[in-house]
Amino acid sequence: MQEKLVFATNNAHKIAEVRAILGDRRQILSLEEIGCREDIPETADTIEGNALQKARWVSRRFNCDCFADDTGLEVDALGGEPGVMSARYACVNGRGDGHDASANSSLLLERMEGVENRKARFRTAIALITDGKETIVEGIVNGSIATAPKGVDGFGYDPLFIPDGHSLTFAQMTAEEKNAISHRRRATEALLEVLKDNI
Ligand code: ITT
Repeated sequence: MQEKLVFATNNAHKIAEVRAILGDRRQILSLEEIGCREDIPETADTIEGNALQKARWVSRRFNCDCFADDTGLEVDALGGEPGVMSARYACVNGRGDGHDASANSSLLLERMEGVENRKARFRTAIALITDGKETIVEGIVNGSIATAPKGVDGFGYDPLFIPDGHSLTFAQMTAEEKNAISHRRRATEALLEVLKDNI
């Protein structure tokens, strides 16, 4: 029988990506599926800290094995911003409320106007807690920031991110193409390495 593992997120895109990568090796449950409707605190100042904070919160509250991720888009010319603030970049800069992907992208484009060095990376940290043991893995995809949004697929900053070695943004790729090279793919593969003795 497959062992259950909670992915501490309600982001349906992320759940689908991770399920596609882990296949039927492990049954992945979302927060909704375990009946968790509370807002989990994400107050750390690094993506690793946030991932661990979420995983600890869920594993203690629901007494389950679980993992949580946090992702930041790190733009060199902006000193690594939006980074840990990626989800609420516009909001912390006084634009829009909460998590507004289109306001975030508009602000990023504005800050990158006329900037030549467009190098950036998506970095995902995953914190895993199994039998009380904590492990952190990461996945990175390097790329650059487009000068205008392109494509309709994906989510978040996908229309602005062109991975190195490609001419299309993540949002112009199929889910399979993005999943094959994404930061989350790489982090999930690292997670799989850690889990493989148990599956
Ligand atoms: P949780 O419910 O899991 O917290 P979230 O949407 O807040 O979901 P993250 O904290 O992991 O997601 O990521 C922070 C932000 O970074 C997210 O809101 C997106 O704007 C962006 N992001 C993360 N992964 C991305 C991806 O694969 N493509 C584009 N943008 C992404």
